[in-house]
Amino acid sequence: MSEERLRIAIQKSGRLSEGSFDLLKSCGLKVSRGKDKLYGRVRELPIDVLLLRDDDIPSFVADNACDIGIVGQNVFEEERLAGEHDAPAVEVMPLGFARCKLMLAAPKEWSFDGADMLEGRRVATSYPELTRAWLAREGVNARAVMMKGSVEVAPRLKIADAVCDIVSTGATLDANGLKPVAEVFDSQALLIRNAADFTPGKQAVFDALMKRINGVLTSRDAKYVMMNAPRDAVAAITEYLPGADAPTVLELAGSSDKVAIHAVCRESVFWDTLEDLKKLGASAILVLPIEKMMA
Ligand code: PRT
Ligand code: ZN
Repeated sequence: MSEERLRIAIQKSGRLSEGSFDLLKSCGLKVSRGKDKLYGRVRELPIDVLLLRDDDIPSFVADNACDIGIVGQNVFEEERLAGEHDAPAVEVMPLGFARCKLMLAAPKEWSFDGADMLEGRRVATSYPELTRAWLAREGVNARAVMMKGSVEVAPRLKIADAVCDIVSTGATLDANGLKPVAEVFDSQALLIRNAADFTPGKQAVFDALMKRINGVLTSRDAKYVMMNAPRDAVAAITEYLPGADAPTVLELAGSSDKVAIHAVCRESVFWDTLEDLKKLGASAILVLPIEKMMA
């Protein structure tokens, strides 16, 4: 039945799009869509994809035009604080991409020594609710001036004294003579859903998708690590393996004092980790990617 297809809203084009499509692809789902189409279809599971502007996604999900969606936590939280929906969309889980921070930024020449400096001033932002909430938490009386875009030029145009804007590398602030001075909100892509119960058919599709997404997220940074090591260094090495459960220890043919250690590391394995392992006596260290994982 067509109404049993799960509808997911993702950003049509922008900083969330690539990560959202990649996630679906990693889940084994191919979205077929024509150029510029607002609608895509998945064949592997009964899922339809709506391609929207990111700002519209929380409302579409709240209004049940879509069942689930992927949006920045910054946009989701701003909408939630604005409180325009009786039954707003609800959070399912963070997805680990499109990471950025909403930062308060001030002209470089300010010697900023705390939020008090903003007393009575104007802060330009596209996120007035998040900004006001932060100002209130800091006990500062300042005005949040709404700007839809080009927030970073506001101080130069004397529209505002400071800005509260999304920062990822900081290059935009820097190019506009601004410096980040306080973190207002930490954000990443978020999976959201309609607050009401799904029909049993939709729930089954949702559960299948969740299982795949969880599998992708847990294996994303995970690596299979193998090495040879002195038998008496196994305990010390185990402590150095990031996010590893009990490793497998195997006999090495023709060697009584050395063993092979195999482990699944659930956190990133950096070069520094390998150096540490070598110092503990490990040799022939191999780090292999893990494609899929299911508990
Ligand atoms: O057209 P549509 O409305 O769908 O897209 P949009 O232009 O409103 O949003 P888009 O695609 O720019 O961002 C979508 C989401 O990506 C945001 O809501 C954030 O959750 C997340 N994200 C991650 C970012 C950034 N990184 C980011 N760097 N959103 C915006 N920026 C902008 C920021 O506003 C500033 O202008 O990039 C500039 C700063 O970047 P740096 O690297 O110079 O610091
Ligand atoms: Zn937008």
